[in-house]
Amino acid sequence: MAIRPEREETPRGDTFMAMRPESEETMTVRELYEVAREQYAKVGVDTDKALETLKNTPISMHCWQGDDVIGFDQRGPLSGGIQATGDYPGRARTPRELMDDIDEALRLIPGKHRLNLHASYAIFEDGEFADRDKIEPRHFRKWVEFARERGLGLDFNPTFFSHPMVKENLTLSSPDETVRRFWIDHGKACIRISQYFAQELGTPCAMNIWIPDGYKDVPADRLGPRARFKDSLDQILSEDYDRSKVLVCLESKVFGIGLESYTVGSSEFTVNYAARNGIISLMDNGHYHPTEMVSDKISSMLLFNDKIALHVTRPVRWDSDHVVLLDDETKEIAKEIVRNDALDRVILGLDYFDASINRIAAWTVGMRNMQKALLSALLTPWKTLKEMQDQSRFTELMLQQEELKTYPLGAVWDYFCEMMGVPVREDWYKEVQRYEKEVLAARKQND
Ligand code: RNT
Ligand code: ZN
Repeated sequence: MAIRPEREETPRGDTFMAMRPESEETMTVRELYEVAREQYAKVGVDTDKALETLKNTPISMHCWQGDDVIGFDQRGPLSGGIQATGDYPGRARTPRELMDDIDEALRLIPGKHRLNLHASYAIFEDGEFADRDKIEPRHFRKWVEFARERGLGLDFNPTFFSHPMVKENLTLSSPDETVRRFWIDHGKACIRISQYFAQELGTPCAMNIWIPDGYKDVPADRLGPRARFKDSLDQILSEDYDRSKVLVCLESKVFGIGLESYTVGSSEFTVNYAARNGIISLMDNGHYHPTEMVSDKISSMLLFNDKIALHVTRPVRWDSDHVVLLDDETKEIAKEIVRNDALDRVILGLDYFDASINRIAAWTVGMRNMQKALLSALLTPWKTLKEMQDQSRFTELMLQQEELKTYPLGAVWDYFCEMMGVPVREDWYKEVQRYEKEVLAARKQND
């Protein structure tokens, strides 16, 4: 798709066009890319190579942006100390609607990606129902078909929230053995489902465990719940499974709404548990104190782990799960992955849910931004910059990093979109508007 500007018959139109430099007026996406390629080559960056790498970097897109984290197996509100706010019309209410919406987003996002499902998205057929401790691979058969037809890998998450067996905000750390047993069985069922995904699709499945467990007010016992959580995880992992196929991850958190004083799965808990038990630590950049940056943690984690996992999100004043922007922390996270040559060691997933805007646009903006952040990192001459640091050439290091910020990243990105057959620049929004009018508008809010 060329982005040659059309001459518009506006009173100022022709004058405006005439004032633009001849070259810019007629340059296509490809030609603009050629100019950018030369500019990057001068600082030792191979843009073709960067695009090839970007093309082969999948991001796990979270299904739960499409329906405000509600799922299909229950009708209650979202619980567990997380909140989706907003009431933009068009929420997906059925598996079919969610699949259609995912398809629509994937048409607008360049490259091949992965889909991240939660257990609460089980699809029950013919009036059948299985509770979370009893779900089986066949309840996800339709998702496997969906993924296979589109060449997507699947990742998975047990759902330890929005369910009547969450008692007093506790699941795997509950002192009530019936509650704890139910959720241990859920964890084990999810390992079997993850293995089924991996086997069916021929790509490992990352299965992430996050529990909301915690207390609103000062606890009398911090150790007991953590000891029970530890034992529950041991029991879940005692399930016989292929560790090369199911990559079990464990996500930490610092607080939740209504769980302000204490969370069982703190960072120290999850990092130590993962290290001791050969599973993967997952860091969500909304799950730390406000000035604590996940980007700064990645290098340390990489030195001591073969793999790490990330939930990229955008916390605004709290773990608000806003749509990922091309902001400083997203770019800094991407830099850490790219310049440490860790693209194949970082399981990269997104985790946010904004119900106040068009949900397909929310997916598209977040995914495209994560890719732009990776591209920006791939277009940076790290070897030269690292040398400057090691040789204490700090003046040059600062100015070079600042100059690079205004290099033509956009021209390279536009070319990537064109090459991958998705709309260039903001053109994709027209497609979202069409879909909203033709499909989303027909969905009645309280059906
Ligand atoms: C919650 C965690 C968790 C969830 C998803 C839905 O704070 O970030 O990852 O957002 O599993
Ligand atoms: Zn998360």
